[in-house]
Amino acid sequence: MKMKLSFRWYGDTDPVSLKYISQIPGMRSIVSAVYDVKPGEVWPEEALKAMKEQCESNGLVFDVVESIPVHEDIKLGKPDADRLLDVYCENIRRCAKYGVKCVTYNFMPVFDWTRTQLDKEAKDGSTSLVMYWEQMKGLDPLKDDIHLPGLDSSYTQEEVRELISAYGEIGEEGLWKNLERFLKKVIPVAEECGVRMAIHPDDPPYPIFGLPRIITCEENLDRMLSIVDSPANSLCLCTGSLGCAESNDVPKMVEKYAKADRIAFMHIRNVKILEDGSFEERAHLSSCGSLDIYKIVKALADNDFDGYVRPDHGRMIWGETGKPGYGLFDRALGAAYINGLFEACEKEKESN
Ligand code: DNO
Repeated sequence: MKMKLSFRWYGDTDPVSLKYISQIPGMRSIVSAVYDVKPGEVWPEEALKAMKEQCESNGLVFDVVESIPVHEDIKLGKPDADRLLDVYCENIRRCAKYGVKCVTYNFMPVFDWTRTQLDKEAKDGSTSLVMYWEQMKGLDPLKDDIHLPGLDSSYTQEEVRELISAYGEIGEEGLWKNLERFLKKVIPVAEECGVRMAIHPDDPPYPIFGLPRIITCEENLDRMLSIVDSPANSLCLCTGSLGCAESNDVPKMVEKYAKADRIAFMHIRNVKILEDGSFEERAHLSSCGSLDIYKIVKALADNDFDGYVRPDHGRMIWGETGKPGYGLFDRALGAAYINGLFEACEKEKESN
């Protein structure tokens, strides 16, 4: 198969072992990061080297990083942004030195992904991550203490409030300006060292707590990609994130950006959008959620996609415990399903 199948692994503290990951049919690449260094600091080379060697000794390749986090001061355009951008570029160079070809990041203010519950039980007894408006209602981030799971827990509540006010002041256009500055600095470095930068869409792709969100829809993805027109400035197209907004036609977006060779990395998962716009993460199978995963894979195969693909968030099934969304079993089922779809779509294409 042309696409490169990958799996996220959180390093030595991850309850899922590299050995088990390597037993998933077709598994090739490990997606990881140096997770114990704060945003804005340089990653120790020894950590990258150790990760590379550990993966190799399990027959896997460590060539995708998720994520090098972007410091809030870069997103806010604070005075130390220039210094932090230099650190960012140094981290890209270091990753490249140890074989990394794709670096994922996001430009979401304050919160990475937003969910209200991480272990919502379905009828079959499996659990998954959900975002219910009902559970968000009434939360005022400027008054209440917010303890949502996608929030970096190293922030105090006071710091969260300050950050939210600061983003309120710069607004969407301010965030675009700072993204532009980021891309113009970082993409040439990525080009130089053979790395594709892959921006992750905002999850979910609409404003939460009034914070500006810009990586949300086709129009904005076009705008982002046109800031630096280079394959090094690409997308991590996360079907489940973009797919939480009914207005996003995900298969169409995949088709368009795969054709233009602007997808470096695919996160494939399904979501079910509920009547009030809330959503539940579901099993990968098309019939389990709102997204047609077959159409998405077909769009990739039809365009000879040879980038990285990972089965994104799985449910917790078969009694497994661990990091919500990142257990072994359901993500392995997702991988098998994705393999099947790719094999069928690629062979169908060849025979035509
Ligand atoms: C959630 C992930 C995100 C993603 C970052 C990329 O499970 O998809 O946390 O890694 O947004 O920077």
